[in-house]
Amino acid sequence: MKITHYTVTPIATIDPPLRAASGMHAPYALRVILEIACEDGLTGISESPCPQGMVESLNHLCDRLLGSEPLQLTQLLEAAQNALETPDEQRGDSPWDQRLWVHLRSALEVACLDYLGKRFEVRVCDFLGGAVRERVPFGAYLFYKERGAGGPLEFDTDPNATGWDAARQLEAKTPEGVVAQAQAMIDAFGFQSIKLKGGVFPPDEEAAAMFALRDAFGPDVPLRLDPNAVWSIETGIRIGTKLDSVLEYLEDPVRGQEAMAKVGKAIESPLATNMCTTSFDDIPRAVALHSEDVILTDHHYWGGLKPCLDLCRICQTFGRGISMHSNSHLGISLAAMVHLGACIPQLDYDLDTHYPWQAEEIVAGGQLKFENGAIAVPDAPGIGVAIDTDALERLHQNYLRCGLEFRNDEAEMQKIEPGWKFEATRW
Ligand code: GKR
Ligand code: MG
Repeated sequence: MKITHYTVTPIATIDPPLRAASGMHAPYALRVILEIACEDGLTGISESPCPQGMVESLNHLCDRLLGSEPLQLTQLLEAAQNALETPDEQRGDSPWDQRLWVHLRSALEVACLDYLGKRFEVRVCDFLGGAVRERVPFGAYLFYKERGAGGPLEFDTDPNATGWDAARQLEAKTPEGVVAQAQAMIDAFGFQSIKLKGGVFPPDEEAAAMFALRDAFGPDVPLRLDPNAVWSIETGIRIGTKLDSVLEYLEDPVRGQEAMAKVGKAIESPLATNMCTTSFDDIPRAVALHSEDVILTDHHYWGGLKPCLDLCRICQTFGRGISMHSNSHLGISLAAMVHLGACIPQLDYDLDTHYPWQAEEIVAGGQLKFENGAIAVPDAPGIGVAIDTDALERLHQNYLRCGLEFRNDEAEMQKIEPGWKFEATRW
């Protein structure tokens, strides 16, 4: 069955003013939704990050893939790579990967697998080798944040909000604020592990927040800290050593594989990365240097679900653990993450997700539900979620109205702190 139609829809979804080494999240996070349709009338969908050039490139590739057969996925993706106009770029210094091809490949692969799942009436996880678990565990992903919930001004704070919706509006800049945020998130979603996005405040303050989390939740709740590589090697070793007794892993304390290897040798906690080993080309040096102990996979950044399973196999071979990275996202991405998480044999860690921070949804039936921090693998064919077309249109209108063209955390930060500059090594 050949692809006969496609639709590429950029959307903007309300995002709170979360802080990171890169600055601050804008009031909206940008995503792009791909829908393909084939001769049999069935469709396939995917959701991706929406960096500069993504919408144009996805349209360009899809145009050239009309008439292709999703069952011949390897051929289809090779044709897409050959039709790519701009060569692959570097991942860049920001916490998220800047390369376009991996996003494009992932968007096409997931949409094709979703379609094929519907065509053959199987779940995507079954195409990938079968689920080894039916519930996929996620962790509480905490952020230092400014007051407010993001979006248009009238949405910024809702005095009638309760529970996590109320907590999501609060400022969090101290160890007490971080513990309160963790408690509200855990009460609402049942998460059983915690990650704090660091690289925002002086490292000793962030270490104090980790000790406060340990005091509040006890030694059975695994803790992680991720300063997105803005520490020096000296700081990485000093703070890493200080936190050795409380961390499940330390994520990207420093920039680059050599620096990570030096910190890793000097501290006891395992090191994890979504910044220094981010492509298959990085693997040989990662192994030679031992730059990390855990790699955070992410289908949006590794070119799709199948490449992530290839990465898992490589990690098994070289004795590395596997976890999962996240950016602001909605339910189509989450469903795909759940299918992937269901298929990873050696899932030693709860997965990252920004999902609790999102207030809007475009999947039919509304937001996917966590139970004890986990999401059940959807049992409908394909990735198991469908688009709510009214909601998609609403978020597309958000996109047209909000005027954002790409993620620029530095510019957002300058709105509250004029002159603020991103520094690749801040402390
Ligand atoms: O959302 O600000 C953020 C994060 O910093 C994100 O962009 C990172 O890519 O969560 C990510 C990470 O683990 O580095
Ligand atoms: Mg990270």
